[in-house]
Amino acid sequence: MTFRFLTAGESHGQALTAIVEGLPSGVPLNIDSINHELSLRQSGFGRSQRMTLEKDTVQILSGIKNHQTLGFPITLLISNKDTKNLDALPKLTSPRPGHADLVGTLKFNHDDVRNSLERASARETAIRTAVGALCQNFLNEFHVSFLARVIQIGPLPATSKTEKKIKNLIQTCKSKGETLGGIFEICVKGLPLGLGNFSQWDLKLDGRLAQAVMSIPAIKGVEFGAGFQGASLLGSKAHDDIFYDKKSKKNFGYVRKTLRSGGLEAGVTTGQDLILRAAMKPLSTLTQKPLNSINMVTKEKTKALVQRTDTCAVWAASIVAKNVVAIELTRAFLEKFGGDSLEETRNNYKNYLVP
Ligand code: EPS
Repeated sequence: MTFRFLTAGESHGQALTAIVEGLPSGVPLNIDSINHELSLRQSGFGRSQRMTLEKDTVQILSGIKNHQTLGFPITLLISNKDTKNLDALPKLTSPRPGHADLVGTLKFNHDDVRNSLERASARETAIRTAVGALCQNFLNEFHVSFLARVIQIGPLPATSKTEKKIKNLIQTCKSKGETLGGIFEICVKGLPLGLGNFSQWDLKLDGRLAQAVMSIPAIKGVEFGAGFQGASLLGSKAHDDIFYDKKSKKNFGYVRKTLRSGGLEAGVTTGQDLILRAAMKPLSTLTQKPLNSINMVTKEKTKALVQRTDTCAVWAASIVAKNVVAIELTRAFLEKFGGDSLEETRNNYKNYLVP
């Protein structure tokens, strides 16, 4: 069965939900680990007040028995505490640049900017994080593990030495109603060689991972391995020479001593660590000096509407990215190994690794 999922829900609606289909039966689920990812997504210095209003926890409404998947569709639900009666709220007419406000209102022929704002809100990433955490439970069975780290906030590299500087910068921006972007990195360890497929363009895993990460609000760039820096290297310094060690059981004995590819060649995993980096733009809701906009009713110049917003959400975005990467890797893993039960998947995996 094809692995797939859909999400539904608005930022201030009753709940966010997802239906996940195609995970094999018998996958042990640790709900605490899903809730842990949800709380990580809500943490980080510079988040909005919404994070203190919500304590996201997931409910699993179907597809699970005795803490194991049944192989049937799994329904996940995260209730919103900060709900609003959207029918009763005054209409919003001054779209914020950089958000879904203008394009969404025109595209769907709405008369209220709030409609698009509600669905396009980064709040949706809570349920995607839950789906990804579920997928991490599956991939952990095959010793695949995930790391996320922030490497830059605004212009400052993120190291233990710059932590205080970064906090001060975020604080200063917050007091001025400004926002900050940054760069984060996802590292995945334990992947087998051969996930993804170059036989068709849309099966290439680098493209699919980039799409998954680009779909997180405010992400403007994704790179693998040497990435953009690789463009300035010579060919002799931009790749990973191939060696062979007959004693090595990993990757059929083929060995690499460098990781410039980021763990993917031709859209297929090499069996090395996967390294993905993404750039996040500063959020465009500026609380004290909103950007220029147009009133969509009168067409007169105005300032963009102001909504509660984060000063800096780069850490949160890195947690979301880690989890959407887990979703896409689960899809690729099941394309390769299949299986209606975890046992069947495991047998296929073992047979492939030990031909
Ligand atoms: C977010 C939820 C949102 C925002 C933020 C992140 O909730 P609310 O709109 O109620 O404040 O705090 O989203 C955005 C700033 C955005 O533009 O999407 C969350 O749960 O991460």
